[in-house]
Amino acid sequence: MTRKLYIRPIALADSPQSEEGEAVRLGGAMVWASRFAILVRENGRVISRERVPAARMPGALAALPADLGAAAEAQWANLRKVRAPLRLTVKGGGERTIRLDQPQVMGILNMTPDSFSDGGRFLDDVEVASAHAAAMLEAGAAIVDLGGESTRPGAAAVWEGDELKRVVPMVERLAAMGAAISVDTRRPAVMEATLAAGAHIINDVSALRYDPRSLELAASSGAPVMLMHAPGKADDLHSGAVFDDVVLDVFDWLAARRDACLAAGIAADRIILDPGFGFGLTLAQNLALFNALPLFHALGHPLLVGVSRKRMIGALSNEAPAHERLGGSVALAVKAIDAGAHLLRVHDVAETVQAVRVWRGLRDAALTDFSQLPD
Ligand code: 9MG
Repeated sequence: MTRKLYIRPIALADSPQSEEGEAVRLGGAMVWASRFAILVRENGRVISRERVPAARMPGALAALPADLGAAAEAQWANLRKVRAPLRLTVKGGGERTIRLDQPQVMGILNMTPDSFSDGGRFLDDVEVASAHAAAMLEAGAAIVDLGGESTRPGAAAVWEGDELKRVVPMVERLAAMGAAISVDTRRPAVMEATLAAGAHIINDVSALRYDPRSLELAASSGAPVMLMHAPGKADDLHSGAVFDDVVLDVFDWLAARRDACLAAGIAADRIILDPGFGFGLTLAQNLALFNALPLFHALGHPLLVGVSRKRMIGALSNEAPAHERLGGSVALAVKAIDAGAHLLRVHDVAETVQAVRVWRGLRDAALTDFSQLPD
């Protein structure tokens, strides 16, 4: 019999004073929670669910059975832990940082012929691709996420040599522009070559499972890694989803991949976690996972959300095609930062950055609104 415990924040607030100070800041983001669900599951099934106000959490955790105590304390600490800024090693020497106490936007740059939304737009013209990257940076993207292989369902695998040819010259251009660069790849050779060319972050949708050498490469590089959940095998990420409970299973899966990375020598403060929206999930599963985003702060790492223009938006809006999903993408981006997401991976940078800035203004105003405090 294995019992597992989860602490899910269930009442979120835009300032601590709106909860008379009895709220906990989540993951160092501008988001507070005043109530939590303590869930216990046994053999895959949730067997108890207790809802506890923030002020009563220490007592509730102390009263848990011994076999759940350590996980409970770790998750409670993780929920409240401030996330360290991302530290990026700069080619040629030095370091730069990306703060995670406010939401940051990653702009997508696909050098592919077949990505679901912008496939073919940039592959054949590095000038057009560079201009698009420059526009994303100008609009406020903190990171450019560069990919040379489509991850959409059914996309043809790319030969490693072709992937390298697509991304390495672009990394050099982006680095010359001063961009912080993540490279969306599953191949250690591509990770190695792009980091050497000036990239800073590894974004692997297989969570370093595709090739066993990736773990070691990522560890020795010292680069931050984005680990995304996908239910399928590392070479077929969109199939094979079988869940007892999509939210808790994805949580356990990410915890296990995080542990594998720690064991391989990747530092905890270099690991970013991502639930992997749209990868092999039904609409209902995507929505359940999205609504449960605050739970993932209990893993103790920065949270990355990628929903931009994805099918779940089309499914909820009369089958709107990918290029007509801006409204849904921005709506989900705002919901994600409401839940404390630290990083948003998006196509529409200017619109998302504007939404984030407006959201930030509202949070700042809520934080300095003392009218809600008792006299
Ligand atoms: C490459 N790619 C496509 N979708 C993604 C998502 O949701 N997250 C991450 N990290 N990468 C993605």
